[in-house]
Amino acid sequence: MLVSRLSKAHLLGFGLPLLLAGAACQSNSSSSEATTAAPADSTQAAPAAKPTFLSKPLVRDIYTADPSAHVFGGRIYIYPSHDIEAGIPEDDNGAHFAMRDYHVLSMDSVGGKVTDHGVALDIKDIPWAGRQLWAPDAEFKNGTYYLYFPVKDKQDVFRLGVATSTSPTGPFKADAKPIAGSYSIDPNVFTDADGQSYLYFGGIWGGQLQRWRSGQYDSTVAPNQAPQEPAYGPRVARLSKDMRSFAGPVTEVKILDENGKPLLAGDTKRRFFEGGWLHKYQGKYYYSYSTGDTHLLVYAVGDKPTGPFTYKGVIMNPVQGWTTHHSIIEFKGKWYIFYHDTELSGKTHLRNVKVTELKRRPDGSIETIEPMVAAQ
Ligand code: FUB
Repeated sequence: MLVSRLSKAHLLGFGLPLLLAGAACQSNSSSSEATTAAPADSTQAAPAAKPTFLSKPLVRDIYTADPSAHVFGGRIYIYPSHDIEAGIPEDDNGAHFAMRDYHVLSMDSVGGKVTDHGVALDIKDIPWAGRQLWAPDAEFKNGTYYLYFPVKDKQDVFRLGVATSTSPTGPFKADAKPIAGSYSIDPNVFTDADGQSYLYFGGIWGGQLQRWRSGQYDSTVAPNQAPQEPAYGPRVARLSKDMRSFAGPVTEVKILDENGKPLLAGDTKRRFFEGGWLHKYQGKYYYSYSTGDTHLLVYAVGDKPTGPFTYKGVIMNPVQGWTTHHSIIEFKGKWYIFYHDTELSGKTHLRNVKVTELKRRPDGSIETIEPMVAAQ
């Protein structure tokens, strides 16, 4: 999560300068051509195209973010955060992201009608919760839908909870306590072909992952590491058969560079920040995540669900808004990325979820998506 200094800069239009610079180059080249003797009927140089959004918000009546999409029973279900204006001043730990409930969205096709199924879980019904319901995820197993969520407990420490329902849209009933041994934010559940489910989680800075560097919670650990240290990795644990507890130890996911060395903390355009997501493609495991203060969605590939993963590239360039968070699914033979930006509000804590197609090259590598495009 963010620090306020950076989020303010971002509100002023981070993400746009590169596009505007590109447009300026086109404009320069056109004007230099115009100095040569052009025929009177030649086409005038077009004015610089203004960047616009690649795709549209999926819903407009509420603010939504951090979309975790899944296909259950042939329908797409999206489990987003529900952003609200809570009137809480911005701080370095993201206190203004003070969400209090979840809504589930669904649609039968990409581009089709999106249904908002209303409140699926309210913070007041989570016995151990203090504040800030952040990015959730969901899974279906044993005839039950499981909703995984991060929220600060009454001591202001982020923990992960689980809630269950017989319907993908809830209502969900939260377990009485957080998942034992869980911490930090942004849970993501992945179930492999052998039926084993894994829970990935973690986020630095306001997501508190750095406070667990010794294995015990320590609120005095600084958000930033020394640049030459291996960057903090996300965490993963196998889930028990009942999906409500860890079946093994929590381990750190290793993300390596092209030489097999761990990514360093100073490598801010590649190192893990928050919002991890695991998907499988042609037998390989793709772990993707946000780089936080450099605002990229990037990915790394490995041979096992628990890693190590080798960094491969950028999935999406910066969106409008400080945070960037995504999920990836296959639906009817195509791959899609769900993400968010701040098109509707222009405010970094009031976001809207979107979807666009994810394209791969023949070798399985992912083409970089530009979320802002030049208007026609
Ligand atoms: O929505 C709150 C937080 O913002 C999420 O947990 C992060 O991934 C970031 O998107």
